[in-house]
Amino acid sequence: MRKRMTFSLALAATVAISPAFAATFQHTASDVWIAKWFAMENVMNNGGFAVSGGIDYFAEGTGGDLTYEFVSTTKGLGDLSRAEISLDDAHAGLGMGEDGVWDWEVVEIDTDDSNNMSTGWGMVASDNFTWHGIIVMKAPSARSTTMHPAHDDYAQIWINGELVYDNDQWTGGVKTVTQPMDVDLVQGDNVVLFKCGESGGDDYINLHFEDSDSDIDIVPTEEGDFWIYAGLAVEARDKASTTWGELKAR
Ligand SMILES: [Ca+2]
Ligand SMILES: [Ca+2]
Ligand SMILES: [Ca+2]
Repeated sequence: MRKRMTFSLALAATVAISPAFAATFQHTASDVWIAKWFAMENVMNNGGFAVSGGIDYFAEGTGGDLTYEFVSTTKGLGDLSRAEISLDDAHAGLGMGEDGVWDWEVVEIDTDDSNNMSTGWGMVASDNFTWHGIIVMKAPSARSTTMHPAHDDYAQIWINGELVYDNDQWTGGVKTVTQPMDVDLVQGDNVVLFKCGESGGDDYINLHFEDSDSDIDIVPTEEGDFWIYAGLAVEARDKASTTWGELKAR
């Protein structure tokens, strides 16, 4: 009896000490680019960036259930967690979509590598493919700020259901930004979807915000977790944004 009680107390202590919500979030600033993205396996044989830019691969792969606009909302992100994106076999190759389903994983891009859309997935530097990645920015307060994207070639970015950036001209360098864009962020979760279509030559994406945005927690975490933190936010989406702070503080 005594032995069992000791064991129980020890177990309780272990549970109490274990940080159930231990996470190191990513952050951004004027010189801090976001390296970890929740990304979909690349869509190969895209017909070039001009063609690819006009195609919603989420709609194509789900029979219209998902769209870029919808997935870039907290509700749409929840639906993405239960969906499969199945594209035509013609878009498979180099390990991408080989089983007919384009899976999502946390990938780390090298923010100094001008072929990071390829290399982030362990692909040899390639042509004619399209990259998709998502981050969730947990903002302690609503704000207007400036987003700084670099890309090669055609970048489109949605935030909270709205296309906020549409630029088919590559920026000329993996850390070169030609069109800084003013955007609004809400208090709580902001879903950012970055799509980039590559034709030839370099293939890269990159993104940072401002020094004044360094208070924003960004998912995926440094540990490479996405759904556990994005999912909490989705469940709590109708509640006050303090819910996230309370969960995080536990
Ligand atoms: Ca797959
Ligand atoms: Ca290329
Ligand atoms: Ca290119």
